Amino acid sequence: LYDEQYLTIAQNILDHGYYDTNRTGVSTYKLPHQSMQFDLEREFPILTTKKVAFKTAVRELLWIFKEQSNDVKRLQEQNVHIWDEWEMEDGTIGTSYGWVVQKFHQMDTLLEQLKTNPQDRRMMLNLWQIPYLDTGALYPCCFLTMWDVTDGRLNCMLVQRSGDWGLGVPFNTSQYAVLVHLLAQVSNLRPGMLTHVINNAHIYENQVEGIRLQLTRRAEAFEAPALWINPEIQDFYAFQIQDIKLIGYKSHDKISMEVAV
Ligand code: UFP
Repeated sequence: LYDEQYLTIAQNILDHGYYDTNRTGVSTYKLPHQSMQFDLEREFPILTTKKVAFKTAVRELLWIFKEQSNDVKRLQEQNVHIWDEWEMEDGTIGTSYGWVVQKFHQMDTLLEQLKTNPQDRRMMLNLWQIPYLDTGALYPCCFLTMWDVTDGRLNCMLVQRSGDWGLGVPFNTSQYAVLVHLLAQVSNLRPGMLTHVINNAHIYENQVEGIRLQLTRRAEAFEAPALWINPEIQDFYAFQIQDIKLIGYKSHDKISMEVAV
């Protein structure tokens, strides 16, 4: 279960994490090289020991990879405010995320590779484009996915350079799990393994209390929900928010945590 893997690492960070400063001014407890792995045919990874804003996560995912947009208004129109703090003067996040997906036709290329040459070993989405880092609002955190097709299953390795264990990571795992399901469906594949690797896994000191509360719920995790995707959609760019739903998502209450900017 996602809760088990996630909370084991959370406990480890609290017990053994190294305390240090960082760019944001809010210090963290941190551990290097943490990873989690899920078989997406057996489980949809989303926390149940606290409520995760699934719809918001999917809206951001579609904004980056389907719309390939950097326009913060497009999210705000859908009542998504996770990028408000990083909005630049022109109302965008500059050359980050969706912008570099679009710039290098990364999604079109991946879709074509999956369709015509699934044994290609060069299938990836790489948001870490050095000339465009400084003109973006934030250096991408989840910056790399590598894709593999084995035995009719689509596998994905997600690499995250920096992971906010309380707020960012639960969101990111569920988002990319959705992406694997979407790409599998339009490529006539089954979803396979999702491996999520986090280089710097950290808990901000002002989130410790929230994480400790969540840890008290560890033995009361619920069963994972199922992901429903509208089976009629065969074109990645046709997916809309109402085509992607969780069935039976039962969770404990939301835990509020502050975001470090
Ligand atoms: N962060 C995530 N996931 C994301 C995202 C940001 O965990 O998808 F956009 C966190 C990681 C870190 C902060 O705590 O935001 C980014 O700061 P830095 O660039 O200094 O790593």
